Amino acid sequence: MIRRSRTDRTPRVRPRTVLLTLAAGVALIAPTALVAPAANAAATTLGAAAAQSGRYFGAATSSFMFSNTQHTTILNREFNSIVAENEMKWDATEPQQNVFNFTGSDRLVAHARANGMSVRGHALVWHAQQPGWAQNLSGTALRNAMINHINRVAGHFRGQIHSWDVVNEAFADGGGGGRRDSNLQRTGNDWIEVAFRTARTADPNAKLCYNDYNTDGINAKSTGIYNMVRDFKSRGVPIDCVGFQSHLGTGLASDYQANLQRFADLGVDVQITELDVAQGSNQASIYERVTRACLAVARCNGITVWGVRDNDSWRRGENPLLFDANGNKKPAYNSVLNALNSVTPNPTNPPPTTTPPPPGNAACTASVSLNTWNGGFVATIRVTAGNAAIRGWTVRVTLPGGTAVTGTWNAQASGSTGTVNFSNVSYNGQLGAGGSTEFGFQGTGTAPSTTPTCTAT
Ligand code: G2I
Repeated sequence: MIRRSRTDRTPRVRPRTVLLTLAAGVALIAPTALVAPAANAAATTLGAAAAQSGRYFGAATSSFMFSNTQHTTILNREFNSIVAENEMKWDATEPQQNVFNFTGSDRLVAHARANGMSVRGHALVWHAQQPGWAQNLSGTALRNAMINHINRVAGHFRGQIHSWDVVNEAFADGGGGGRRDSNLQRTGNDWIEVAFRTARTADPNAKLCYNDYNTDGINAKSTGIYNMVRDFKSRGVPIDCVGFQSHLGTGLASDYQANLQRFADLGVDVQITELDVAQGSNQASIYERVTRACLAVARCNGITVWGVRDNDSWRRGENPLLFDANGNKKPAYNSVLNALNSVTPNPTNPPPTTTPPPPGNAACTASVSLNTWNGGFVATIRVTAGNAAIRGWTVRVTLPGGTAVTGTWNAQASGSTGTVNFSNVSYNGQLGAGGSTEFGFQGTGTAPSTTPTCTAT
């Protein structure tokens, strides 16, 4: 990242007095808000403040929270990145082997796109939150299931994920610095690199991260991971970033920043991926130190907090987030915002604030074969992808007056009369270039005579 020196920065639009007025206007003021005002214009939201240095500021959320107005108002106002707290995990996306469910995760990605946010993907493979069927697998069967899972999930979201947590929490706690025992680890020590190579092919544009906790300083566990990343870089295993979850208590290791930097020096980006800090007298200052550490490491892309309001948190009793249960900004919020505002804006390096639409050359065609009888018919429709892979499809069929759909298989119908859109279901939306699939519907009345149109998604 190119940083301009303090002497050549653009004059700021808002003078410091305005910043102080703004800071005083919020209910709770961190001491740091007054003693260390931003040197530059005050951006008024976390996302905008982080964007000044080309970084994102994100939050974990869930699609079922979008109906909670307070949660979603804060989410949309403050954050320019989101991550699924649970909905992209293996148990959520592949509840039965080779049967995929993207209901919640698709809603999350659509929300990001509609609101100009980027998306972190969490997590392709992890020893925890595996569906029961995967927990019961081992050896080659599990290895193949893992590869299929990565291909299908990363493939489904191809082009729409800023960074994927490809492998989560594979290292053991304690002093050894080695791998954690798990069914995945027992398939062979190379499972992590196989996961990364598979993810690179499935989504060549996503940054591929290794993500873990208790790595908040230079310790045996973080050094074990450091050695793996160094090995991967030396052998060309595709790894782009390391996520530091940063579930923190009431203290912060003095070498937190130095640890980020040593990873960055290996040639990977670093990201703070699940930040939350136990509430205590120093919550605001720990949040501030973590933020400043990221800002001080050029390859630190951004920060994600693990929830929006204290009552959204998995650590609810510890009130570890930036907004209280009433949606009010806490002192920690102000300390983070002011830290973000203290950097020199770099407008030449904007953050990845949008989730791109699906790949542009996606296209499909549909052809119909009919079996008709007096008063009814069965239509079988073949959907064929064009010369690029597609992630999903919708076939639009115009029915004659008086005709009604009475049953549909292998597709979801938008209605039963007039113009009906048939969309793929979870298992048949993805087609390789030139690939095809069939769905069908039964109707009463006269069979359709016009050619259906197919739109790839
Ligand atoms: O444990 C904290 C985080 C550590 N790093 C990886 C993260 O993925 C993890 O997040 C937590 C979520 O915050 C929890 O919400 O991961 C837990 C386990 O996946 C999540 O808890 C689970 C509950 O254990 C399940 O009983 C529940 O069905 O959330 C699920 C969905 O609400």
